[in-house]
Amino acid sequence: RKPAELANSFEWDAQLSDPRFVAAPVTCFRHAPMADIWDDVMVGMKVEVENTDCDNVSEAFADSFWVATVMRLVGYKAQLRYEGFGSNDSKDFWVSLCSNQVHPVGWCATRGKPLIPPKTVEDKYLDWKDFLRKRLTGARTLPSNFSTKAGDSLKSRFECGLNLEVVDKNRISQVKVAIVHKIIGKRLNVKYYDMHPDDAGFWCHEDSPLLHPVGWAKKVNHHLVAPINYLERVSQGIFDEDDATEELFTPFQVGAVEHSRTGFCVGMKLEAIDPLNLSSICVATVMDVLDYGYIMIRIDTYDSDATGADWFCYHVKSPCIFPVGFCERNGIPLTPPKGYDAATFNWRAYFIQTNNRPADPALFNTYVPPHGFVQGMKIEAADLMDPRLVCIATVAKVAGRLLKVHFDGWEEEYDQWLDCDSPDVYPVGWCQSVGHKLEGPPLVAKAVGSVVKSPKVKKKSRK
Ligand code: MLZ
Repeated sequence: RKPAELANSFEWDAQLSDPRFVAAPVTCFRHAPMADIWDDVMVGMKVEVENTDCDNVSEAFADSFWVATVMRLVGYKAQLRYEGFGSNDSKDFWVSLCSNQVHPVGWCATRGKPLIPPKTVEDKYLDWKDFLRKRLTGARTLPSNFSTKAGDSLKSRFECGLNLEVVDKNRISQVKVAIVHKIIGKRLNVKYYDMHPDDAGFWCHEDSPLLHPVGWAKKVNHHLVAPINYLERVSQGIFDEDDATEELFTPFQVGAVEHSRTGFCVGMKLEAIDPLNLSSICVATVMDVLDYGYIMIRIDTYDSDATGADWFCYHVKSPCIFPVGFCERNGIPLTPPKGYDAATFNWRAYFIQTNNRPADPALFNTYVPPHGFVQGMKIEAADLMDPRLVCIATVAKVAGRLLKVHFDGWEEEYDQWLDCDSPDVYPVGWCQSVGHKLEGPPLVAKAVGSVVKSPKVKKKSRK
């Protein structure tokens, strides 16, 4: 029985068997469960799985198993065929390998579970034992510690009740103290300390650069909103046992760049993903230089806001900021500063007119890891404008390490530029494996001869 939160969760199953359906392989997602053991998973390997091809209920209750071969892999999903079916695909079925339903060959023997041939083929061979022995000789199977490793890789480093510092979804230039309220698939639902109890809080993956340990804002000199006793104890270096501390975070988030000069100065120009509209890469300005490699930038497209509410903190090694000219080199439209026209904007003329200067290209992270993402691959991705939603999506474009993620059925204005290592993209089958709801395409009302478009919204704030 599905819990209520999973009602209406999208099921990929209808599309999986289509040979044109291409999903990004699990090995593309370094942060995803089992990514590190996925090299051991391949088409042709044999596994033990429940035998559902039996006609009487008592047999099913006796939980009988049989050997099956992996015929195809699509994300976490494997298409299995029971041994004995040969080229007959009529009883092929899909199962998630990120689950406890699939076991290495030999598992049944060690657990005393019966291997029973499927009803459809039971009369095909007289000596099934001999048949299996021949089929299994030299065959590959899952490593014996597969399910332990799978289980471990699903566990979060965090736990409910921990305190941390999180970007304020209503004012992105500040971080606020928050408490972990709920965790699904390493996605944390956090509640800001001063929030109304009915507020749904904020969702983000535990590896997100929007999350920081207790004491981070003080350490890097970022604006923080917190209760007075928190500010006091943090300034005295006093930690609570419920504090999320630095070792829970990846080194990059803590700031691999030691307390030194980054080369970035206030006023320098760059190109950056707009944190409030991830479908656009914009002309941006360094507004402040913090410590440990963090900078505050402002997107030049925004209306002027003297309060600084729209500044946003990026690490200098973030893959979401780029040197001047990046968009042009990659054939990506650059959103010009307010008052300029995209068709005529030109960096060189702009520098001459405004007497600004670009940040030195050598200061940026230009490393492109061998990520494996290709245009057209299907994935599951968090909608970062409403990050409690994980939706079906397609890699629409790849530019170096950057992916343009398109949400299936939604207009392009919902697209998001994400890094290939973003913890907000997942393999097909991830939601089902971790128990997160998966959003399908928007419900479209069909009028005569036309399809009503997905709803348009003015996206200016995060939900
Ligand atoms: N209520 C939101 C949901 C949009 C979800 C889009 N996901 C790709 C809206 O209509 O803006």
